Amino acid sequence: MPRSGTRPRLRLLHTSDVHLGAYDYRGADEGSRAALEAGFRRVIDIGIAEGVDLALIAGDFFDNARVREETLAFAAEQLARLDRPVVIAPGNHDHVGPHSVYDRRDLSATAQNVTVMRQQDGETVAVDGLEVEVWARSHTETLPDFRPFEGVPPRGDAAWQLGVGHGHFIHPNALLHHSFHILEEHLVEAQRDYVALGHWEQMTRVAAGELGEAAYSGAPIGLGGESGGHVLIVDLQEDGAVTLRAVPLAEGAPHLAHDDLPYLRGLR
Ligand SMILES: [Mn+2]
Repeated sequence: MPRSGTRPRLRLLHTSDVHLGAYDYRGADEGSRAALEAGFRRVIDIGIAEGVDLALIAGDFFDNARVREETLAFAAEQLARLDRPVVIAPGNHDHVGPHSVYDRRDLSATAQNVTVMRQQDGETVAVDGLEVEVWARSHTETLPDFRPFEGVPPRGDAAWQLGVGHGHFIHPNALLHHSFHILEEHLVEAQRDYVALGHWEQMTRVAAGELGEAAYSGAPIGLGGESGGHVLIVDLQEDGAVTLRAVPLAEGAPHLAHDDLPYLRGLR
């Protein structure tokens, strides 16, 4: 959503679907658990190495509300290690409301840099010291018809306007067969510079141009056991341009440039 005038450069880290604690149940494979934690440690390493200004976690950070205490402590320690502002929007696995995983431990007690979005009607977080505002709506498990971008308010005053949402982006020609719908018209309404999406395990750009840039970061470590995940580094440029780059978790592997990222077919 390029706008005239000069804006401060800003670099974001966008990740989602980390599913910390997915292997915390009794009898689960310890190796898988270790790999998942190593993956998230690497996500934080990448954020530090890339010198990001802000990190967005677009839902399903935790796999469920019954994760081990050690997992909560691990998450808080890693987020603190990044030492940059982190905004977490909930997903369908880590909703807010009654029995939320986020009510078990105040992450910000360890990681003062963390904000968890909790408002069902949506809220805007202004990040201290940065010309950026982040909007998201949260939800509870009792709202199957939840639409993450329904009722998105107009852009605010800060130079950069971001959105975060967890759900299915619905191709304009698709049948509506999932829940947590994110419609193209929602992105038109949002008019955000960047919309960070979560829920899909595959990194995918779903919108560009007049719709503003919107993408799924994909999971850093897929729960299907596949490795080779990425995080997205998002550069917000002075002229309003938004450029994505996928950084692989595998050290030394090539980065994927903006134009080489998977893009949902048939979109404008
Ligand atoms: Mn999900």
